Parts: sequence; structure tokens; C-alpha cells
Amino acid sequence: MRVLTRIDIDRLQEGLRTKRFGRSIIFQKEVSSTNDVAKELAAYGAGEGTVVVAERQTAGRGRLGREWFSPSGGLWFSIVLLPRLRVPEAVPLVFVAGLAVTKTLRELYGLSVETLWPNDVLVGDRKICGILTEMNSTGEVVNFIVLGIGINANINVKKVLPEQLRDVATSLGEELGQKIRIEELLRALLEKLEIEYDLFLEEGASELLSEWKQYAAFLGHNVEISSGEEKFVGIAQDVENDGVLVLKLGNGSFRRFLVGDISLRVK
Ligand code: BT5
Repeated sequence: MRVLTRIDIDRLQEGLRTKRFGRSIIFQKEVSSTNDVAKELAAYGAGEGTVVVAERQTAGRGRLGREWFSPSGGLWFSIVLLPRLRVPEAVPLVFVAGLAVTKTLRELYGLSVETLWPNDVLVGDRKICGILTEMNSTGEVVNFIVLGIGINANINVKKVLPEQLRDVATSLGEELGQKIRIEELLRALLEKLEIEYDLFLEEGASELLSEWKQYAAFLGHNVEISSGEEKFVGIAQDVENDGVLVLKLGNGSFRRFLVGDISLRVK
């Protein structure tokens, strides 16, 4: 698979149908993490919708400081958001991103893409996209949010991702058997993100969550959740409007999780 070496921002912005998202785009060949660059820009007053996109990240990260592998060929980008929200109200933004990615990948490529609580997008049971929201707040008031999205686009998972991810990750290139056009994907994503984000700000989380759940194949199935040091097995019952996952345990009781990781491959 030939690797894309540059994202043509002019081509991307031609015909971009957004008001704010992607009107300003900073492309860099290599960064530590696009979230770090976007946070710095936001701290210096960057406008809502400012995008940072990089060909590769040397210190891409997931939640809880975990590593996010970001070789050339993927789509690694972050967007600055300035919502007038209190901290807990901003939690569903991760679902805004998950829904926008899922719908975009389905529409552009016809893949059976699914959402996984809280921040993953899957094809089959393999991760194709991860989302990281980071917040800067003063007390309860959100100053800015950086929404980071990583999509395994034109990468050969077996060749460039570490051994332990080869059976649990996939890429668009692998699913489709051909390379995709990164500019086209990012343009479509920015358009969808702006639509879903504006709807969320206008209408709240309820509609958004119910649409997100339509793509959440894990709901109603047996899963294992790791939260901190603990693991629980049960049926994934629901995701509530505040982002909480409800698990029905074997003894019939319910347990609620605000953070955690789902494993679909229950032993
Ligand atoms: C995530 O965290 O899935 C969030 C990933 C966000 C990445 C974007 S890229 C642009 C922006 N800049 C950044 O620095 N980050 C964001 P989490 O749910 O904690 O999952 C992390 C786990 O996913 C790792 O521990 C690995 O198991 C797995 N993983 C790492 N790299 C992967 C990849 N490229 N594809 C699939 N899985 C991966």
C-alpha cells in the first residue's frame, strides 16, 4: 500500500460545506499529538472549528495516557470546540464524534460500521477509529474542548501496527481492498461533525444518543467491562443520556459505569 505523504488542504477546503469546522486547518507532517497542538492553539484563542491534522504522530495517545499508534497513512486530527456548556454537559461530545464517524464511513464506503461505548468505532469486532476528548475548564465552566479523532485509513495493520493489535484493529484500506482519499474523508467528516455538534447543542443528548445506539451492536449482548482494576461480565443494557453504561450482572442487579473499556470477546 503506497502511503500518502501530504494532505492537500486547498483541495480539501474546495467545496467544504461547513460554517466553522475546517475553515482554518493546520497541516503538519509530524507532531507529537494533534491534540497537544490544538490545545495550544485553543489556549491562544483559536476559533471554534480550527483543525490540526498530521501525517503521523510520534506520541499519539488514547485515554488514561495509553498509546495510540499513528503511522503515515492514517487520518489523525483534532478540532477545537468552544461550547457554552458546563463540564458534565460536555460528556456526550464523545458520542457526537462517534456518530459522525460511523455515519460518514457508512455513507462514503458502505461498510457495516458500529459504535462501541464509550469512544470507539468498529468494523466487525475490530477497532478502526478511536476518539479522545480533552477539556480545559475553570471550575464548572468549559473554556475549550479538543476533540481528537484517529482513523486507520490507508494503513496496513499487519505491517505497521504492533503485534498485539493485529487481530483487534483494522483499517479502511484493508476493509475496502483499496486506498481511500484522505481529503475526501476529512471533508465529509468535518461536514458531518458540524451538523451533529450543532444538533447536540440545540437539542441536547437524547436524540443524539438514540441514534448512536442504533449503531451500537454490543447493546443487549454479553460483554466484559474493565473499570480500573475491576472486571465485570454482564449484558450491556443501555447507555444513558449522561453517557453512563448500564450493565446487567449475572445476579440480576445493575451496575453503572462512567468510565471503562468494553471487551466483546468474553471468555
Ligand atoms: C482511544 O483511546 O481510542 C483514543 C484514540 C484517539 C486518537 C486520536 S488521533 C488524533 C488525536 N491525537 C491524539 O494524540 N489522540 C487523538 P483508548 O480507548 O484509550 O484506546 C487506546 C487503545 O487502542 C490502545 O491501548 C491500543 O490497545 C489501541 N490502539 C492503539 N493504536 C491503535 C490503532 N492505530 N488502531 C486501533 N487500535 C489502536
